[in-house]
Amino acid sequence: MSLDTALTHEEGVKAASQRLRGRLGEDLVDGRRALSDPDSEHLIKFHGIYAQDDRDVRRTRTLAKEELEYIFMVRVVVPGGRLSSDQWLALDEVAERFGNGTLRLTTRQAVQIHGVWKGSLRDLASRLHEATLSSFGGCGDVVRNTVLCPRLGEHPEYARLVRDIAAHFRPRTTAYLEVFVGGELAVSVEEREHDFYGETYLPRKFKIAIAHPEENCVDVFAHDVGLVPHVHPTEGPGAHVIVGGGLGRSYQHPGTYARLGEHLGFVADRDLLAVIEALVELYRDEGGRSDRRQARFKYVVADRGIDSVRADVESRSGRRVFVIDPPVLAPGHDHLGWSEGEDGLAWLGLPVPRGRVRDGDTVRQRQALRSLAERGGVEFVVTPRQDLRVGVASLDQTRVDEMVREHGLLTRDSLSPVARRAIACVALPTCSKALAESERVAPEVIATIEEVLAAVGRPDAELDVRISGCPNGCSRAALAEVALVGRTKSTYDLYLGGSPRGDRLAVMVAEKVSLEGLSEVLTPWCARWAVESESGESFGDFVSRVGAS
Ligand code: SRM
Ligand code: SF4
Repeated sequence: MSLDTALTHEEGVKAASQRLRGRLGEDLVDGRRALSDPDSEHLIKFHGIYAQDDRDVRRTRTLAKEELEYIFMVRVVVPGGRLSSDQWLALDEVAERFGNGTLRLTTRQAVQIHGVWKGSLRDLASRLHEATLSSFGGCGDVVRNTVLCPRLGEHPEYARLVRDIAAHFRPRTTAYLEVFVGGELAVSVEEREHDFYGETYLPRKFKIAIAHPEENCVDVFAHDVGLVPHVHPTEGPGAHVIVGGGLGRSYQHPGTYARLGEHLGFVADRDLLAVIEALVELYRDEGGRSDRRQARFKYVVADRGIDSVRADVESRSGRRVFVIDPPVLAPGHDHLGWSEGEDGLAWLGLPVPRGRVRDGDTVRQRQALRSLAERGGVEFVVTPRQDLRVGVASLDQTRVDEMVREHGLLTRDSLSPVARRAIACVALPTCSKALAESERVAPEVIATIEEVLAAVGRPDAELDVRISGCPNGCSRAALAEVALVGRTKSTYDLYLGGSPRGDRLAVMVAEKVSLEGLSEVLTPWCARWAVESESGESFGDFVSRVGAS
């Protein structure tokens, strides 16, 4: 590992943490609502837990010189988004007992519980553990939850691959079990961390996604490593490997940017894990450790160049990466409505607006899903667009349809194409980085865009709309055909021209647009598209062709 003279504070915290323990054990039981040790805020992330405060009351509390409303968010790791009935019931229970009564499905197919008090974290983790669930590695400088196209998840070999990746890259330390699931607070001298992680883990997070060869619902070019299954004429089954994607950037750090992954080449199935491990190692060794904003793998790939990365990885792993033509992917599927799975189950994709599973006055989604899970034998899959698929034996379809009606659930056909495909990040009131609202203003944004499309005579247009409360772009806004990116409390930068196939970045067309002003800025673009677009040309492709400037 390289010795840097100006390592970040976080690097020191990791090194001194006795493999992710630090003072977390003491901190959890000190009777305070916040974490006492500032370093715990960094370490607790490795355990999939974020220290937050309710930003809706931050100002009034501060003015009144009162303690902030300290709460925690727990991100439960769900490889490929797949959960059993029992696991769904456990998540539902912890959301009710320890959280704010909602389950938040994420763009990486994980499930977040918001609004947890520090004093409840251990009980929550223990209940998850009983259901063989964990938040360990949901965040932190490690390989994160692997995203898998739900259609591929119907094939046992891909379901196995995401589980293998999770098991292979899970840190070896037993700190999570000790600190959160109630074990002894003692560091075993025998315990060693992975050779490839070492005691300081990775410079930052590392993300892997697996796309279906025919469609790109996972946005495979947005990840540190993306895989697209492919059969090579001489090498047999394997995958295209795409490296160095990442979307986060910061207004304060001009050197940061969104970047599409590049095609490294084809790797045979038998060599995939070894090649991924070599890529993670390269990142561990060469990723920046002196500036966390510029520490992602995309900067290593950009600096080195793709040929040098390929040569390095071949030499580290001793495996071949074959240079072939890159894959051409089709638009991402919404995975909504009924479909016959290749696994013999009938799958129903249910829209979950902004991924928030909750019970409202008329729509009782949590209750409906709980009833379904209580019958047992139902599989659940979180989609990369924050929706939920339920898999049942074909004979149960009628019963499930009845349940959907009884609980007033949304269905694919009850939503406009824009609403169906829209994605919004969490943002306020929990996200510490949010500059503007996202999840909570999404209905207003969608309604405005629906009105604009109706006014230009294209009410049924399938447009990918994404909203992010800041340029970190957790809704993968940088790839959208229409993206709103939070700039100030009440304004957004408007980006247009991403591709529905997820292989092109959107371009900024207007700065600091208020939601009231959105229609005025967007209408001329949509009107031109309605009149001038070539047959079947998507909005994003049109804007890109005519030039967004
Ligand atoms: Fe994200 C940080 C939510 C997917 C790029 N993201 C955050 C935090 C944890 C804020 C923080 O650091 O304090 C947000 C928590 C909000 C809350 O209250 O719940 C947050 N990110 C989310 C989720 C929940 C958005 C959603 O509405 O679904 C997604 C959870 C994924 C998961 O299950 O692991 C989520 N974040 C993404 C994605 C999309 C993806 O991975 O497919 C990206 C862009 C891809 C990428 O990584 O480049 C993304 N999140 C970021 C970044 C920018 C990282 C960077 O390169 O600089 C941050 C900021 C950071 O890490 O410091 C961030
Ligand atoms: Fe928070 Fe920004 Fe991510 Fe939205 S995009 S969840 S505001 S970090």
